[in-house]
Amino acid sequence: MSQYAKPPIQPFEISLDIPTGALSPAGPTLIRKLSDLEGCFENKEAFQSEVAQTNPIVYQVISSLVPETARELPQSITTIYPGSCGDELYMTKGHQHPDPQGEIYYGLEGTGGIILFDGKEKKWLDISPGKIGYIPPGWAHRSINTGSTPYKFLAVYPGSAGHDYGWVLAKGMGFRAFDSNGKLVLKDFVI
Ligand code: S6P
Ligand code: ZN
Repeated sequence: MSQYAKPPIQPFEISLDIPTGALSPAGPTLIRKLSDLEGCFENKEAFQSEVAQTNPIVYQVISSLVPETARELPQSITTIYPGSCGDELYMTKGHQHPDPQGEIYYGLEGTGGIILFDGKEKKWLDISPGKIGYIPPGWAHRSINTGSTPYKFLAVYPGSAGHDYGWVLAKGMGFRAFDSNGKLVLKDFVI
């Protein structure tokens, strides 16, 4: 698997193939299967049963060569596949940046959104091709595929921000996103 480049990074061009989400040159690729999202879905029985049966890939993240180190601006392409577990739409694990710094998402393909939660307030941002979502410092974020095709977006974030996944498991995410006959329904997240 490709690794991040080592600083100092020279200026360089990156090609993005939107249909596959591939970057060239590319850094590491991360594949998240349903079993990697332990503790994320509300319906634990549906989760255990689907993990035991098919354990599908829920999303993948292809990173550029730019490393997650101070002063760099790494980028990645996330593809969330369409689907749900117990009617709760496929999502990313969600994280908080331990060093509170902002981040931008840019919609590339499909339809989705971002749940944002700062520990008190919660927000939903719709993301589709051409739309930018801004994640301010201090807001945990989780992405959701709300459609029937793969949802892809570009993320650009400060290299020293870090990723705290335990924060979301401990404090929740504000909303949960469900499919109801093809429509998005947001429900309050109950810890
Ligand atoms: C990084 C940025 C994204 C996510 C990716 C997967 O700060 O927010 O690249 O890492 O969408 O989500 P998660 O919650 O599994 O890291
Ligand atoms: Zn982030």
